[in-house]
Amino acid sequence: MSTKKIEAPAPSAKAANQPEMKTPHTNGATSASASKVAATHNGNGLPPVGKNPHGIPDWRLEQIPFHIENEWVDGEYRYKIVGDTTAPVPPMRPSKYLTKEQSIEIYRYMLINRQMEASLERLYKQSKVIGSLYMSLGQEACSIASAYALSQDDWMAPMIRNQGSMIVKGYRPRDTMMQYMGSADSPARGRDSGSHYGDIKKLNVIAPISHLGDSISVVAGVALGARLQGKNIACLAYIGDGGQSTGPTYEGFNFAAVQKLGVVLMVEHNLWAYSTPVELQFACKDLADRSIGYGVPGVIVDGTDANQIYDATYEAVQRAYRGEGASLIEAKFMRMKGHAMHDAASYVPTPVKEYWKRRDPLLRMETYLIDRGWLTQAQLTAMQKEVEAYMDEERTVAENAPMPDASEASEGVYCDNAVEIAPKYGPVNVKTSNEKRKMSASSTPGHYK
Ligand SMILES: Cc1ncc(C[n+]2csc(CCOP(=O)(O)OP(=O)(O)O)c2C)c(N)n1
Ligand SMILES: [Mg+2]
Repeated sequence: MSTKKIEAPAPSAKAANQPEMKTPHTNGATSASASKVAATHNGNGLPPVGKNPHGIPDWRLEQIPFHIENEWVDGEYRYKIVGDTTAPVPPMRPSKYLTKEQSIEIYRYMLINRQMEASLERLYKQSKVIGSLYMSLGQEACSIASAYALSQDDWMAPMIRNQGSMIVKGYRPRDTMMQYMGSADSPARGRDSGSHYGDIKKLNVIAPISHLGDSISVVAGVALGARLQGKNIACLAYIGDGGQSTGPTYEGFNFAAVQKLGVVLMVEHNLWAYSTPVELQFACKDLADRSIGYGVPGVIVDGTDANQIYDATYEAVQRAYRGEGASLIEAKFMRMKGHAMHDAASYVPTPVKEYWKRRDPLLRMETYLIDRGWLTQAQLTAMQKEVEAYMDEERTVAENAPMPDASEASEGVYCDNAVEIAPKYGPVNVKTSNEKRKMSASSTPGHYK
């Protein structure tokens, strides 16, 4: 396998070296370059941003021209397509903020995400993975470009499919691989398998919580804690189309909305929750409509377009820094594999799979980079090879990692209640109008401000 690095245009110097590969999120674009891109954006001949029937901005360049209904045929329950699945793929919307170098870096992260999961699938088939394996095929643009809009001090609450987001935040592919293999060197040191790992000390990642929606109130609490320490941070929480229906999603995000906490809720509308299509999950069409009820800005984006994902997250993150509160982004795309490796997703009608296959986020990004003259086909191929070689190295490390020693296997599994959480951003500073007022008075929501 070639280890040759592409020469130009290369990803940022950091990019070759995980985990410090991300260009710090300040969005890199100088005001001059940003306005240049914005000008191109406005004059690019693409339709302006539309609005859905409830006034929610819809940045997509196409509406999904079909939906799924259910029917019984000869005693069998099945899904049928209503509408047309043959529409051509639209172009990507140019980003208002991303520079050429950042766009290339995002593409490289997307490649890492995809190749890491291809490696994981092989490890699974070799029976080296303990338990199940969750894949994000088709969702890489959403994970990568949203996480890329965060800065180091920001937090993230990923779900099982956001393994790519965790790479952007600083994990290495070997961490994810070792975690799935239960190795002693994995983030959970072999105490937990699968995608349940996080790092509240350095990387600011909340381990995915199985109970769908519960992570949202955790990051709302993190944002509140940071505010009490004098800092407005952004906390990106992901939730699926299935998970967003839960009570904890509502409770957590409502709290963030009321308290104007910088929680950015990325609703990953990937058309399925397990084997249930969205048509059987909720009665509205656009989940971004929920933002009206929460009282926060909402936006609909094409989840296979990394530029739309980045721009929407970037704007929500900037809002968070300004102390203006929470935002909701609905990304529409399709989960291209089953719920987990045990699920072949045979319930998905083939034309639907084909429709979304043509909208592969990596293919779309490749076309975009080539059309802009930012990468040549030869440079793309070289980068793909370079990432393959990198992934081989990561997999070799992961495969050679030891299993935990049985004598200490349960060490650190249970909390001893002696956990101290040190303030991260500064001393806690709660201002009250009357220091002497009684407990009941000081517990009004006003003291959060
Ligand atoms: C409260 C709760 N209910 C049910 C489950 C079981 N469960 C785990 S994943 C999943 C489907 C989630 O679908 P969605 O939120 O759309 O995410 P996706 O898998 O499509 O990424 C379900 C029902 C759970 N973990 N938590
Ligand atoms: Mg789903």
